[in-house]
Amino acid sequence: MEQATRFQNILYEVKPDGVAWVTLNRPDALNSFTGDLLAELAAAFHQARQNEEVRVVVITGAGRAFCAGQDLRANPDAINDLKTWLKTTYRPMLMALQDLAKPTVAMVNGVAAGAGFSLALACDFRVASAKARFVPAFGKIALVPDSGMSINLPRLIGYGRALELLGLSRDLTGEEAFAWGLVNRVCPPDELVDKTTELAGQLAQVAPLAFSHTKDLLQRAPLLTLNEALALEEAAQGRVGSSADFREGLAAFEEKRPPRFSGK
Ligand code: T3D
Repeated sequence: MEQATRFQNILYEVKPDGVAWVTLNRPDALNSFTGDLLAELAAAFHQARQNEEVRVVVITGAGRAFCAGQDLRANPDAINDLKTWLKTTYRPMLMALQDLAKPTVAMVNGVAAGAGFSLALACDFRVASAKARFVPAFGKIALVPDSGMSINLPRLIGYGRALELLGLSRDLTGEEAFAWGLVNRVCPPDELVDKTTELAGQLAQVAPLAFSHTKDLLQRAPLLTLNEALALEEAAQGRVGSSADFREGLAAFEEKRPPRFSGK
């Protein structure tokens, strides 16, 4: 069943295939973040989490940009106390995205700058238009990376390349981002929606519980010893091993048919 929910600064729509499309919708301001937009994103992620019909969330931007990061004109108060601003606006949005526990895809249609770049990095997958541009932006205005960029960028491309991008405020095109392993797919602009829909459709078929545990294991792993990683794998396997989806996976194998996973 197709659903649409009304927000002021984003579009939120759940398609019949179980994919929720979240579109940042301030195209005249290159979809830059305001407090209201960040609060609406957090609300949309909570909604997607609670709706069992939603299997995958795609995030994109209206118009020519994905997101230009913080709106540097909209809220002068924020600039006086960045620590509180980040903690009370960006962090709730990013934690709501993390807590979704469903596959997330950034469809990067154009420029992704500053915290807009961070938002793309915070998603599980990135599909980029060849015309997309990844702009660290922070260094150019003498700030440090925020909104999770300091952890998510080196996770994807390694410390050396991350420091090169951030230290030199170097931009990457969509093609370069693909070559650097920062995005999962790159394509001509007119194929972007189809490529993203194809990936989201595949993700909508995976076993939800196994996916969220797999993501959790991969995120924790770099900080662990082998023994600790083995213990976490055992605990997660113990949980997914008693799920209905695991029984369905085994039955589908025996019956030589595609599985139908329910998330239970
Ligand atoms: O509150 C805090 O500050 C803490 C939070 C920090 C998180 C952050 O995200 S910090 C980083 C903030 N973002 C930036 O510094 C990016 C600034 N913008 C740019 O570097 C470039 O505009 C872009 C690379 C995004 C796009 O370049 P381009 O050449 O495609 O477009 P443009 O001509 O530069 O911009 C078009 C218009 O959008 C222009 O306005 P105008 O001249 O037509 O009236 C430009 O000023 C405006 N614009 C672009 N980015 C922002 C913006 N207006 C407000 N805030 C923006 N972030």
